[in-house]
Amino acid sequence: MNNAMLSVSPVYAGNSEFIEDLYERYLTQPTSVSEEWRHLFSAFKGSDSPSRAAIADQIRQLFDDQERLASPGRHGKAESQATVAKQIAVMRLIQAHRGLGHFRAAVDPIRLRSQPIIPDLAPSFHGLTEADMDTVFHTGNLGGRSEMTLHEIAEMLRDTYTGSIGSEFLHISEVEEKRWLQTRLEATRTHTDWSADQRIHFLSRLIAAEGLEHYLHTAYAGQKRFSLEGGETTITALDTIIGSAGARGVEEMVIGMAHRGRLNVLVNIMGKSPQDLFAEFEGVHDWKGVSGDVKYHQGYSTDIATRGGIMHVALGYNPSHLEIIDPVTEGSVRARQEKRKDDERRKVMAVLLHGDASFAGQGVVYETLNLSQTRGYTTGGTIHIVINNRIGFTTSHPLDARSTLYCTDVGKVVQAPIFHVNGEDPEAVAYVAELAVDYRMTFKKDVIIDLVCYRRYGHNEADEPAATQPRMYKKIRGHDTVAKIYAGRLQDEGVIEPGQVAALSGEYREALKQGHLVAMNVVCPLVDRKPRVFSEIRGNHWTVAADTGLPMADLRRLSARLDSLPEDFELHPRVAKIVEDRRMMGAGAMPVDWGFAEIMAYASLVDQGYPVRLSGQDTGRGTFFHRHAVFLNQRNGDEYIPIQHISDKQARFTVINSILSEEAALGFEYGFSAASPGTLVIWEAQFGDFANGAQVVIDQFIVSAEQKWRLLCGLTLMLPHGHEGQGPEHTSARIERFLQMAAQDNIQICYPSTPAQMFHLLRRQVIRPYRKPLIIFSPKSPLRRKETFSPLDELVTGRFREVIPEVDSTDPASVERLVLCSGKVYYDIQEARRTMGIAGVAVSRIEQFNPYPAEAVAAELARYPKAALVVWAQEEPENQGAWYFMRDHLTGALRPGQRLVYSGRPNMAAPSGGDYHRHLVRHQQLVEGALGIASEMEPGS
Ligand SMILES: Cc1ncc(C[n+]2csc(CCOP(=O)(O)OP(=O)(O)O)c2C)c(N)n1
Repeated sequence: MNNAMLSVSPVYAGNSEFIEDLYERYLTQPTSVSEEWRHLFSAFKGSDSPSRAAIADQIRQLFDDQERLASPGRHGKAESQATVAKQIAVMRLIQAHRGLGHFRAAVDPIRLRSQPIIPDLAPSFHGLTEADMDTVFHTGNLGGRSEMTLHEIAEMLRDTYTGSIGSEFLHISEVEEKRWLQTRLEATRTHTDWSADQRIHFLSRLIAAEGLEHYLHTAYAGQKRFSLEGGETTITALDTIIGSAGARGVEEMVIGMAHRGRLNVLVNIMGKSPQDLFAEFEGVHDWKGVSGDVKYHQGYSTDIATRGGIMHVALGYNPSHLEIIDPVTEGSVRARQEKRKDDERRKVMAVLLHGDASFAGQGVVYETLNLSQTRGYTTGGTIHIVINNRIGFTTSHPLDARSTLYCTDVGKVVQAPIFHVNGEDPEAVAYVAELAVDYRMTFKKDVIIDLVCYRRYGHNEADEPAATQPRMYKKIRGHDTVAKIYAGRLQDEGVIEPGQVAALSGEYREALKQGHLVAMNVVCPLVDRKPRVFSEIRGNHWTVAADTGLPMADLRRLSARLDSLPEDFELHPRVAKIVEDRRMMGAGAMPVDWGFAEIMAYASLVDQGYPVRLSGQDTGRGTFFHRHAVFLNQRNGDEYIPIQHISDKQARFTVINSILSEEAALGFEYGFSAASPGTLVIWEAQFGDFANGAQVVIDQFIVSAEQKWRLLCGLTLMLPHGHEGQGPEHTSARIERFLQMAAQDNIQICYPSTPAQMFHLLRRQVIRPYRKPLIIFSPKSPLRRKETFSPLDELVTGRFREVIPEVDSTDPASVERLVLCSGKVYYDIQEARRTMGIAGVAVSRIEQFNPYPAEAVAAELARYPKAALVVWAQEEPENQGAWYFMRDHLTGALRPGQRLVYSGRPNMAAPSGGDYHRHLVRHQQLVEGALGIASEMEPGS
């Protein structure tokens, strides 16, 4: 078969291999095949199936059927090539609808913009005429039927792809998924025959959604509530998703959502007491000792009865920062899945609600999607609902709002199917909601519902939207509500009686007024639902005791366990040397380094039953080649994680190399940690400098969640920090910022200076009955600096010390100068003092800044009665580091006549300069300045 320029002929077309070969040629060089074949292949290329064999098979089947259709007895004679061309045209028409139908779907309730003309959807575009309408064609299994008249085909395509639902799924490369969706959509024509009861239920939920907003509108006129009106079918979607997921065995759901419609979801879905909501409108709160948050940020948890059993549903507390709740929700779901041992991810599910502007605009959406299929972060698929009111605050013009066609286009990066649905058609909304649940449960992947609707009022209720959107609001003002339109439809179809709507509305309003439960199927309603986790440790003070030492026998046992490798496992020689050193450390033959201390902290915790989850970029090995929590077999690349093989009874140890994200990665760990108080959850920044990419998570959750929402969390951040002449972006984890955010005992901020300190600090974080986020400024160059290493004994007998006094035997009475410092600069100052033989100077380390260890620092000051000078020494510039924080605390603690001075770099805009030589000079100056032997520093550096 050398000549590829063959005509389309049933003789050849019956041969799959031939077609496959031809298709291959067509893909490499389209002109190498005949016009007819090109025409045929172009109907399949890039749209339906990536598999050559599958395409060939489809074409072969098409010809087989064609032959059969054309066989004597059916039409009386074999068909001509023209008939074949018609058949091809029909296939192209079908494909065009699958790929482009969504452009023509009637999804916009207010018909804001005219729909584009898509010529490909017209039979005539493909050369089909009125005369073909009654001809029977092969359909390649359209809606379960392999043959239909063109008339039937056109009708089915119109119903399926251009009705109230516009489906995008041809971007999915997995053939099975695509087929599944196609079959489901076409077999049902995107329509469910809902029962009368079900339809009345839809109506009643719409009346509830509208009723709540109306009630609040009148009772609390002008107060912000971020009304759902225009998008009331959000309630239909959520209600259906909960019911449907419950029926499919989901036992727990976490919902993340922003301001829009949140009060409605709280009351009409979650079963929050209307009385409580009204009290919040009236300014009555039960915040008791915390500063609190506005009503449309409040979370809630509830139990809802479904066909499959009771489902626990949690609505996460969220800040104003749009979309940041996404990764937090995912983390919470993952933690709950692990708690339930739901490794199949069938029992706990995430649902995220978004605004159209924020879904398209916020980068964290992309980052979260990018986490969704990675092994350390997957939650087995999330259902996304975009409440697409086509406006973000005042911005709605497509040329301003985004660069993509749809606000949901970001979903295509994970090949999520996307269903654009008319938000005014509750039955279509419920259809896609059920479909989304089924897709999620079948393929464990994300799916997106684009609920196209409008916003009846301004961004909030005090806002005037017509000032910026005159056209849009003219249409909206004259537009009936969703409930009214649907009620009319049900009345016309005889499903409800005239007057029934008024009765339903009246009942709802009365129930609200009485403060009764208005959500459906809520179990044990109106119970005061305070956060249940942490109840036994809430209120503990940071000084509560914790025994973090590890008996020597356990140390030896664990060390030996971690050293043993599977058979045929060949370590890289450099890693083998580290393992050998660790063996010696475990035997007490070498001082303990940072890598050993950290690994031992994790191993001992999981051995004692505390799960550990450690994540960050390149965290398995460790950015600085010090951790090696994951070993790789040099022979075949297999992974082995020794801490996962300690004993049968051990707790879970997870170590993850994260995607290159800070914001979503940290948000995820926050969510995980908040939902799993018994787990030591650590997020490590590659360098502390990069943590500010996740600043929103730090500001809006880590430091403030307890005060806003009474949520405790024991998340640990490891932020490599230190001035090492590596340039301004590899220097500073911004100690000053964390210290400025420290208040009301919200976070712990520590800067351990030895491996033993790190060991106890990590263990303390989960063993101590106290949960506060922990910020650790972690080492870089000290990882290999021998004088920082600890004796093995310190892991046995010690505990974390907030302040480490002078270690050299200095007579306290001879000390005139007390140097206080933190981190690695301590070793430089100590070394200089020793080398230069400077007397009368003591050097003490502050290892915990916050909560500020006032007593221990006071004891340190009191130890040196003759010290006229107290020096705060730091590597950081004066406007950075801990100086201002320490100055504020130390000033009040000084004795009369005692002076406090500073030795460090002068004020700088960047954390450090870019020149290594200057770095060394500066460093020497500040060390000598601390010891009182330096000349004055020049300003600027
Ligand atoms: C990260 C962030 N940037 C800006 C804002 C201010 N803001 C509040 S709502 C809003 C518009 C949101 O539009 P959209 O996501 O479409 O939701 P809608 O309010 O229309 O439901 C903006 C810009 C914010 N809350 N968060």
